[in-house]
Amino acid sequence: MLNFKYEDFLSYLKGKKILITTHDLVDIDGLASCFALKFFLTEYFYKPTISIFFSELSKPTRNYMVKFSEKFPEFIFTYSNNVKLSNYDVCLIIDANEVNQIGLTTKNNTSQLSIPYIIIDHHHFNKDNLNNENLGLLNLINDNFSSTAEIILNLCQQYSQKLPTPYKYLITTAILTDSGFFNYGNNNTIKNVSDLLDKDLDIQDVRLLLNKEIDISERIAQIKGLQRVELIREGNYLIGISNVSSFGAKVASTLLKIGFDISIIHSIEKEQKIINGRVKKTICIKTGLHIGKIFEEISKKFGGSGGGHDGAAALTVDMDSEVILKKIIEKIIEVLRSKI
Ligand SMILES: [Mn+2]
Repeated sequence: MLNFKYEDFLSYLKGKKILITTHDLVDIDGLASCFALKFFLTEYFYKPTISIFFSELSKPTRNYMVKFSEKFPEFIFTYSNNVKLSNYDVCLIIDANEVNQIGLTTKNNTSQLSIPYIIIDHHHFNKDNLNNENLGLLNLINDNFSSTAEIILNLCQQYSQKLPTPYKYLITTAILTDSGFFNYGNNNTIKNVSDLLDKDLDIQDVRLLLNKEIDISERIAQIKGLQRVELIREGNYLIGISNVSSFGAKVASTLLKIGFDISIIHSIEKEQKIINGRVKKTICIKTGLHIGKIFEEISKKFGGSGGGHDGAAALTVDMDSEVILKKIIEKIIEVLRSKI
């Protein structure tokens, strides 16, 4: 657990000018975790200097913020999309574990910040990513949590910090979205949500905040993704491969819902070649298949960046997707065969 690390983390931050940020295309977990952490630190320290930096927000996050602000008009999401790093002593990187996942680095140098940073995250962390700027001993990383928001919740609970209702809503929605409404969660995921529920927090209200009408472009991507899918059967396992021009992650999840065990979708988003992979949780447990590790390995070999969880991961590559896809499928089949 992380409990024993909190004290060192907080004593390091005392008196420092703090910048909090998260990965590009901020999702709800990143959003909730940044604001909840800022709230905690503001309560914990005497008049601290803390800013939040976001590069770009994802569309679901923006939709969510609109609904959230209707419900809590007094809650203001204050953040900046242009900061000067030299104004801060330390950067807290939330819900991401590599500097190049955040929008703070310069074009010429995507692997370095110019100030020390601490990672607070729930994704698998590769120790090779440690560098001089990362205050590695202070990182709060645990991939047993289904969301980063739960790490912040845990921190608040350790220091008996009560959360006002809007923050409870933020954290609950982050847990629900990151755990796929408990599909990827464990006992603690449910316990954490249960801790947050009270007379002011109605779970159906939380669900309403996350309700969304699906955009026509997304529906077209889903349909095209299904039309183009290629089926590979390996023993009793079904692998689906397809391509779309956007919404690759969503199409990858859809393939699992309709019966594939593993899905690999390649797409070109924001002029980048992206491969999204999903594996059914039961298959991960049964076979030990960890798509995040496979993507990480491939990205090391062929350049690019990639990684994630056992059942959900993404890979950004520069080279021909066909070659990479072939490698990925080979690796997957290798793991599946070793367990047959
Ligand atoms: Mn997350």
